[in-house]
Formats: sequence, C-alpha cells, structure tokens
Amino acid sequence: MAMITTVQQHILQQQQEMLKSTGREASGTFSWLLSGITLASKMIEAKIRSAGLSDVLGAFGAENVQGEQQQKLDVYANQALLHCLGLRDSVAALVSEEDEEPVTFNRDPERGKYIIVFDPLDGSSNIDVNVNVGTIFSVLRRLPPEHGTLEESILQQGFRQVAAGYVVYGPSTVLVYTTGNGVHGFTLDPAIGAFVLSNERMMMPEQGSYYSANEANAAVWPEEYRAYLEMLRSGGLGKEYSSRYIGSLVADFHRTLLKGGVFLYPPTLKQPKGKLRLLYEANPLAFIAEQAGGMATNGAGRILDIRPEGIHQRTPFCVGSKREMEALAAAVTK
Ligand code: AHM
Ligand code: MG
Repeated sequence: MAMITTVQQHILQQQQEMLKSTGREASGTFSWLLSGITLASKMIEAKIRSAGLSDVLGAFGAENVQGEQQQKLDVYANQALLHCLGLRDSVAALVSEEDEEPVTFNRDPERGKYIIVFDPLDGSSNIDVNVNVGTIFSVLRRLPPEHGTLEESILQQGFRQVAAGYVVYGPSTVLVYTTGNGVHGFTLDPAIGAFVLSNERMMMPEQGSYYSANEANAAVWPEEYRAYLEMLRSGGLGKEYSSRYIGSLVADFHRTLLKGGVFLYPPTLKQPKGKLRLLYEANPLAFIAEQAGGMATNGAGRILDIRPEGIHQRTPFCVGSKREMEALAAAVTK
C-alpha cells in the first residue's frame, strides 16, 4: 500500500522534530488548531464545487467593512471559519477581513494562546465566473498579559507569525503552509477527504519569466514601477518577461511560488497606501515567500518588519523570486 502523509500527520511530525531539539513535550494544541482551518476549508471547497447548483452565487446584499459588496460565498466562508475555530479553546481572538472588529473569547490566557487572522475568500470578484479563489490565514501567539494586551498581540509584526498558509480552490484544492520550517504543499484527495502531502519543502525558483500586476493601473502607479516592468519586458534581467494576472491574490501568488517571477500591487493615485491588506494578505504570503527563498516588500522595506496600526490596514505589496525582487528594490527603494 502506498504511504500517504496527511497535513495533520505532517504538523505532528514537525512538532516532534522541533520538540526533540528543545526537550519539551508536544501538546498537540497547535495541530488541533490547524485542524479547525482544514475542516473549514473543506466545507468551503464543498460549497464552491456545487456553487452553480445551489444558489450561492451572487451578491449577499450587504457591504463589508471595506465598503465592498459581500458575496454569498464570502459570508459562508467567514461563518465556516468562525464556527470551526471558535470551538477550539486555544483561540483567543479571530480576525477576519469580513468583520470590522476582532471576535474575542474570554479565555484564560494560559489556554487561549493563539490569534488567527484570515481572509476567508480571497479573489471574490472571480467567484461567479468559476475562476480560482482562496483562503489565507496567519497564526499569531498571544503576548503574555505582562507584555501586552490582546489588541497589541493582534498587531504584531509579520516576522512574529507562528504559522501562515493558504488554500487555493482550483482544478484541485491545494493547501500550502509554513511554521517557519520550510513551506509544504498538500492536495485535497476527494476520495478520502484529506489533504495529502504533495510538495515538501517548496522553494521558489531564483528567477521566473512572468510578472503579475493589474496593468490597467499603470498610469496611476509611481513612475519607477512602470520603468521596472518595461525593464523586465525588454530583457534587462536576461529574458523578455511575459505577464499573467488572475486577480485572485492566492492564485497569482501560488503560480509565483511554483514558477518564480514577481507579483506587484503598487500604490496608485486613488489608493496611495495600496489595496491589499497587511494582516491577512501580505503578511502570511510574505512569510511563505521568505521561507521558500523569495522576498516581499512594500516598496520601502520588508513587509514582515512593518508595525501594524490597524487590523484592516492596507499596504503596497510586491512579492516574488530573489532575482526580480533584488532588481525591484534597486528600482523603487529610495
Ligand atoms: P478580496 O479579498 O476582496 O477578494 O480583494 C483582494 C483581491 C486580490 O485577490 C487581488 O490580488 C486583488 O484584489 C485584485 O485587485 P484588482 O481587481 O484591483 O486588480
Ligand atoms: Mg483578499
């Protein structure tokens, strides 16, 4: 019989390896927590698969805190995560793109040790047209009460994440995660309903051949970004780049992780602080990119060093292979 490794087994193995070196005993808390995320993502994927059949496409009729139309699937995805994670007693707070305020649980800080930040359904403009969407998550450790409040724990810098990951709902459903010990990819096997290890220790190629950006905004980007893309197109890095842009961050990032290249969402005249969100879009993907040998910046510095000031804060976001990102830093960092 062919041996498989599920995501749960993988997390437990990783914990045991780490604990062997520290001599402490594995509590299993963390894997129990991540099982809440995988359960919710399986519920979301089942809903997406049958979306055309079950009247869940289209607008829900309300706007979220960003003033965007909420799609019915956005609402379902958010509820699935809140439900599956809210039951885990190690959770101190849940922070979602769809909710203005964090959902907090009045749990003993000794037990309620983790904060999960998530974008339940990213790429929502693609839901109704059967194009890839995703879920993004970031896990933070609550600060001991003497070191900070729960709010301060939520607003920690990205380099303090204890885990991050995403799920792409595409032709197959793929989960990618890191706990700071490499990046690992799993594919949902629909026959057994489990995420099975398919890509261990993923590394981003040092250079790719695509850039990914919404070029309709090029006229309202800072000039340096236009010049940078022109340099990529015209062979300045040794090859003439082509472009790919899906408009679902998770899907555009997943391609960049596998094939290399660069994804850019620069500031625009209308959105000088960028469009994408720091806590539940840029930070988790930056953590994964760095673990895979890539880099991520806001144009001025490392994403993971930014001190968050608000849970829905936006940031310019550029992420990709080492070669393209070094060239970008030289082109745009003043
Ligand atoms: P969402 O979380 O509401 O779906 O918005 C974020 C999405 C990203 O998935 C994607 O990278 C970006 O917005 C696309 O923006 P644009 O349509 O401006 O190109
Ligand atoms: Mg999003």
